[in-house]
Amino acid sequence: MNVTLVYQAVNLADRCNTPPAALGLMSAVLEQAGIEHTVIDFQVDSDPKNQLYKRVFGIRFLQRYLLKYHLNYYIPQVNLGFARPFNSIANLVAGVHLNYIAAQADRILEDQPDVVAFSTYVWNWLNILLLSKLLKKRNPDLTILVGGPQATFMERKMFRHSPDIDVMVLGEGELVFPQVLEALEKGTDLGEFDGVLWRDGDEIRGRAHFELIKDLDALPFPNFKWANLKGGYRHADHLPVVSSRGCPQRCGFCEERYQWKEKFRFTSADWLLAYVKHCMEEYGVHKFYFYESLVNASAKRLEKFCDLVIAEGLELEWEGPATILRMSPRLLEKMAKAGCKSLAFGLETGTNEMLKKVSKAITIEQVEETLGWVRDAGIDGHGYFILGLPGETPEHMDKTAAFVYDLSEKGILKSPSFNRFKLATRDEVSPFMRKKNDLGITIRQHTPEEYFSKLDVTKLIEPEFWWVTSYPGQVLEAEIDTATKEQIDHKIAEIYRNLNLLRKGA
Ligand code: B12
Ligand code: SF4
Repeated sequence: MNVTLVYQAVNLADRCNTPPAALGLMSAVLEQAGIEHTVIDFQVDSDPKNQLYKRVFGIRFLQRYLLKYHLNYYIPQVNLGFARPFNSIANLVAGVHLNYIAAQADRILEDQPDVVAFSTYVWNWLNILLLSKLLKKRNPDLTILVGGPQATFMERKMFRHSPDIDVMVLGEGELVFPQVLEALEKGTDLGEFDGVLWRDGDEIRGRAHFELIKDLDALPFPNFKWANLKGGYRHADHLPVVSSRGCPQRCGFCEERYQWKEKFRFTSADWLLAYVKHCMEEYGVHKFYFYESLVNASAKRLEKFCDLVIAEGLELEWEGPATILRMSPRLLEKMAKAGCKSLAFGLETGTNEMLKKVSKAITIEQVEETLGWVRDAGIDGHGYFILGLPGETPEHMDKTAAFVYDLSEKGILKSPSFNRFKLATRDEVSPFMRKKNDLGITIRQHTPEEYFSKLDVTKLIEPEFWWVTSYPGQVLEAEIDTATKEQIDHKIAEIYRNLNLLRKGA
């Protein structure tokens, strides 16, 4: 059986920091089970000759979409006097996008797979639907399987509106993915697996309930032999580390931990050390990016890892997300010695009142003190902020801005970044979504479920749906009743402008 694992990048500019951790993990468990497979990460076009670019912008583009769709669609409008330049540009962009998806289909089918398995996230789901449609059109016998957070969060509701998806694996793929592939090959019943849904005619069968991995140390190291590390990831020559799953914190607005059933698990420090050494030997890589909720969710484990790295004299460089809780000057010094270069903190907002309102168990005083220790240890401290949290007023936002300017002027906060509050999951999963009316949150867009129930996927390749395919994300805009969207966007732009001025003045 030929299996192709795919990370579907949204467009040619979609680049993340490192090769996707999930593909590395899925590839490793397939290798362990002796299942032959290929891996395609469309973020960097795993093909070294960069065929994807040529396919998208080369002569095939002209043949396929400019002529077939774009001109066919556009010229009658010109003739009828409806020509609108914006229409033309939008169609052209969408045409390029569709051609990109078609080029991905060409690339996947080159390997003549029997099963194509996608890693799904909120941002690439729509494109995966479209790509699956093209793949199925060209090979109706193909089995399309999906896993990943978007499948896990949306399960049946999404499956129902995704006619070209055959099988969904929910939760941690390591547990059942190889066995599901074997069952597909033998044609045996998928009903014995937890967290596996499949299409049976018009019916969706299977159990959405899934278990969690009990011992993360027992997992094989992710396999990155397929990855083109020189291919243009944002962090060149870095590999991802996944050494914990879930988060012990309980920030009110955060949906991340639900993917891991609110349980926090981590590998031992010995496993972590063995993994980085393996990457150094196998791939010649000594730079790492932690793809997990918090590197210091277990400070004890982190400290032990640092001690081991220092004792072995390993020359590492690493970075990742962290909480300002559980930090101390002693730990930070050890982290710096063990190669930590930068930490990204979810600081969220600049008043204790708002921090309390969103159950973020930190204070602005702790933020300032810890960022000072981080700087003193020689580590770059970055901060993520959210504007437009429920109950937040323009006055709160002004205070957040003032707090950020102050930290920046003191040189303890590097490149703070700001986002408007958004949600990505469905009502049952997210307490914020469930309580949205009480919290003064309005979702003006369709929820993903409503959106998908209205979407006729069979029409996705028709020009009238081009706007859909060129709009990648389905993260929900959550509007609050204490500040308008415009006020929030305006404030974010103003903060960036002022930070720029501060930097120039420095
Ligand atoms: C690193 C990270 C990022 C990075 C890199 C993202 C990337 N392209 O990989 C950055 C900072 C760029 C980022 C940004 C965003 N992120 Co982010 N991010 C993460 C984080 C912390 C780690 C991802 C990871 O690699 N985890 C480790 C791997 C092993 O887990 P995994 O990918 O889920 O894979 C497991 C299972 O899902 C499953 N699986 C996965 N793929 C497959 C495939 C098959 C075939 C099978 C069988 C199983 C399977 O098995 C895997 C192993 O058990 C997660 C949270 C988390 N702790 O996981 C959020 C997370 C993925 N991000 C999320 C979101 C919402 C975003 C943003 C949209 C936030 C925003 N509002 O801007 C942006 C959008 C990015 C974009 N491309 O447009 C959500 C996604 C929710 C969803 N429904 O898809 C998550 C889950 C956090 C959350 N809030 O719940 N993110
Ligand atoms: S610390 Fe980060 S990942 Fe953990 S609950 Fe809070 S926001 Fe979510």
